Amino acid sequence: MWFGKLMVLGAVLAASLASKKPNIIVIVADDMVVEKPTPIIGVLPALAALHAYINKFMRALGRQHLDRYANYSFELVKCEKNKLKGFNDVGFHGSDEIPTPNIDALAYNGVILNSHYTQALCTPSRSAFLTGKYPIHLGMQHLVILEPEPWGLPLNETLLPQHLKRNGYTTHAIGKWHLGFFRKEYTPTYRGFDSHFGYWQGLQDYYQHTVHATYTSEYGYDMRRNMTVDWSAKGKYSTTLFTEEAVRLIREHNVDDPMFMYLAHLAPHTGNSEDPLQAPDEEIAKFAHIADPERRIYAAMVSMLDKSVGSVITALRDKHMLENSIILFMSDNGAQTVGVHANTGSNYPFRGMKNSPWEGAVRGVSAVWSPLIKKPQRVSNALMHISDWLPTFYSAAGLNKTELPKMDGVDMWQSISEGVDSPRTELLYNIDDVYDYGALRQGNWKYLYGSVSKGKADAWPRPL
Ligand SMILES: *[C@@H]1O[C@H](CO)[C@@H](O)[C@H](O)[C@H]1NC(C)=O
Ligand SMILES: *[C@@H]1O[C@H](CO)[C@@H](O)[C@H](O)[C@H]1NC(C)=O
Ligand SMILES: *[C@@H]1O[C@H](CO)[C@@H](O)[C@H](O)[C@H]1NC(C)=O
Ligand SMILES: *[C@H]1O[C@H](CO)[C@@H](O)[C@H](O)[C@@H]1NC(C)=O
Repeated sequence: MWFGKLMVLGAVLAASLASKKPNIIVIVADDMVVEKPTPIIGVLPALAALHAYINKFMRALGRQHLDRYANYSFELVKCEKNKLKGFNDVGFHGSDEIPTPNIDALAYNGVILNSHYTQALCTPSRSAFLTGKYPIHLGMQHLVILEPEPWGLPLNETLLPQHLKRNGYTTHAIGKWHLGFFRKEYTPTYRGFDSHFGYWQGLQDYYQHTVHATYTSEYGYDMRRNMTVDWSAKGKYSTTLFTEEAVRLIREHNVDDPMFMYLAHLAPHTGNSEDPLQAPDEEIAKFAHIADPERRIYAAMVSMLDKSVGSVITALRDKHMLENSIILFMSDNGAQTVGVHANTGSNYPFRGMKNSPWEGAVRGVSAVWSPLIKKPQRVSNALMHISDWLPTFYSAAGLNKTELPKMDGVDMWQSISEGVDSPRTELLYNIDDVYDYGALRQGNWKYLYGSVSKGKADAWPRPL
């Protein structure tokens, strides 16, 4: 009798030991807008479609007017205390125009990270995420890697997938890289990823997978499986391709090993400038109720992104991986309101846009879901930086943190899981020695100096 019971216990124990390290699934949206479109003249109102949903998202995130009174380019700013609405006011559900049920469900059932900071641009943000360090400690603090430029994330840095691989993880990268490609050693499969399907540059055409090389008139095809150019991808929609790859990898995964998946979408970043907004016709048709044709396309882009989140979660569930997974959804930076790659989004009520030290550039959409979270269905105001994920995942997975090198990121797991105060009291936004600007937050105070692009990114575009 007792023997039988023990057998059962043993089986349970063995099963739980085998699946001890959680799967870590990271879904990155590119330039995900967080507010209404700007009324600035000459800018397409394409993102207006998002505003109903985003307004609610903003309210859910409790985003406050952190820079509201910071209209000097050099001054001390008092950060307002966050005044969060009750959880029942959270409006992830029910956008008037673009339903995003999957992202909603993830955020609603997980922890919404209301004070989650990224860097102001793709390359620096992704550098910080994968190394656990501020870009100023990596030489990645100024701008992004443009197509003809021979630089990348320094090779002597150990990246998150390398750390996880050492701990038995199977590691996959899908989608955008943007951390260097001028020598093969800088590309994903040389940096800790077992596989990569996606592109090495900052953006591409959603169907042709070509990118215009800055400073030239050239276009290049940029879609690869590991080191091989994948011509079969031509003509297929990027978001669909990346989703199919994620689902396939999950289906084929050997569940004896934990999985790390870095799914870095193109959406809703613009494509090349001559055709910035692109989505499948049948998806656009679903938004016939939106009058503006540009808004309709944008709605379809966001909808495809949402469906991708749903497909990934379903695949994890079908493979019984969901019960031991951590899923992070975040944007790499704020919206680009005007200028190059403008997707017309306004980050209001935050000031500024992508590529600036203002809150609008760096305080992004982020939510994390996992059955390992002890107190889920919460909005967290804990101060957090994108570099914190590396030690945070380490902690969540029960890995040995003393094997990590010195880094800027701090372990936020207890704060995320149990709601204790953030161990962070300060945050370096950036020090850009070329533009000569910098910003630092200490408690509720923010210090800024200098300006980006002679003030072009310092505007305070208001919603319509
Ligand atoms: C800053 O903005 C506030 C509110 O719009 C305004 O009252 C104030 O005069 C501005 N200060 C400067 C220096 O422009
Ligand atoms: C990598 O090399 C650079 C330049 O020599 C150095 O500053 C940096 O500290 C090194 N990083 C690591 C992790 O060793
Ligand atoms: C953790 O890693 C450190 C440094 O590599 C090592 O000295 C220590 O023995 C490890 N601890 C455990 C419990 O494995
Ligand atoms: C990348 O691609 C295949 C499958 O698509 C993997 O199984 C390989 O191991 C490969 N990785 C490398 C580093 O070549």
